[in-house]
Amino acid sequence: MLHPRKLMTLDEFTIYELRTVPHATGELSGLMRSIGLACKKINSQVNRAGLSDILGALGTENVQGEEVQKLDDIANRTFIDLLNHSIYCAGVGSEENDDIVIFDDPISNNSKYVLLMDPLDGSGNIDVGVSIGTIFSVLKRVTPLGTPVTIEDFLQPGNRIVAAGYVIYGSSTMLIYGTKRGMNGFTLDPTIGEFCLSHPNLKCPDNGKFYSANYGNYLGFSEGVKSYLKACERKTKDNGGPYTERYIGSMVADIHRNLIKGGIFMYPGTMSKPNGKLRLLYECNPMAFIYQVCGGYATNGEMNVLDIQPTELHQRTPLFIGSKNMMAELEEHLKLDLKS
Ligand code: P6P
Repeated sequence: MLHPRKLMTLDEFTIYELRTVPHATGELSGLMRSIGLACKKINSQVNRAGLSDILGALGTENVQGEEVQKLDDIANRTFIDLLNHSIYCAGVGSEENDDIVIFDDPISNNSKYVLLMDPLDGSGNIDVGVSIGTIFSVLKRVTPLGTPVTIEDFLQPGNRIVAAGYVIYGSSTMLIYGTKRGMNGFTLDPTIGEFCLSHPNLKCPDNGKFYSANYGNYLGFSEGVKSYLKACERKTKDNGGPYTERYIGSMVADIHRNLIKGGIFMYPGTMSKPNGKLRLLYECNPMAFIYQVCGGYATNGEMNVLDIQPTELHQRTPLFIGSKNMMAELEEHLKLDLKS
């Protein structure tokens, strides 16, 4: 029986998967290699951000009304240019593009996968040296092969995700990605320019001590959310605590820490923004998929995030995501909101 060897490169791992997964055609492996290459190119730009003229804002706004940072635009174009010339992707839905990007050529139209991505999440942190990330998920298209993709191929619930992952550009650059079969972590080895398997078969601890929320929004939170946060503040060593409040303000950094060490992250809705801030398709769904494969869970406060039927490419959703037992405790407190 073949087993993944520690430190095998991403390319070697995708070929290992191709040899061990029944009926694999190699298209998903090929797509992953393209994604890995795009992330290495972005990593190179992120690492040099302070040295070349790519810091700061581009002077434009994206569909979210957010100021586009130069690195955002570079990351977005890197992915789109690379995938447009691959043979494994029929189109892209990106945080940085108002509409889907259709690779309308005979070869791309015959690709069975589409990609959803936030090419550079947390970009507001670029100028202050805080870790940022790329988030992506792969869906199998639902429209006929041989035709250009449509928005229907992207508006699928997260439980249809084939593969998902993120890259954190931090103290080291790590790619976490996988399918329903399991999640694996790859650390970029700059001496060979390859992502190398460093965290095989990732699992999220059932319990944790980190809780992550922007307390600046506290007054707008529901009674259930406030009740849970109060409970976190009051944890002691006698009931699983004490907890630590950690909020970096860069989703990939907060999510990655809590995935590895155990914890809970939330971006709840508020009275002024009932759907919160985070986007369902290319931020919440991929992270929810990753956590669920690793034994965690994600909800919008009422249902599993992965079961939400999307209606718009850039729709937002409240998000609560974390270790299984912390999520169960949270949901007990959220019942307060059902009574009100
Ligand atoms: P706030 C970054 O802009 C981002 O989209 C996520 O990476 C992060 O978790 C969140 O917004 C932070 O938002 O409102 O707390 O600054």
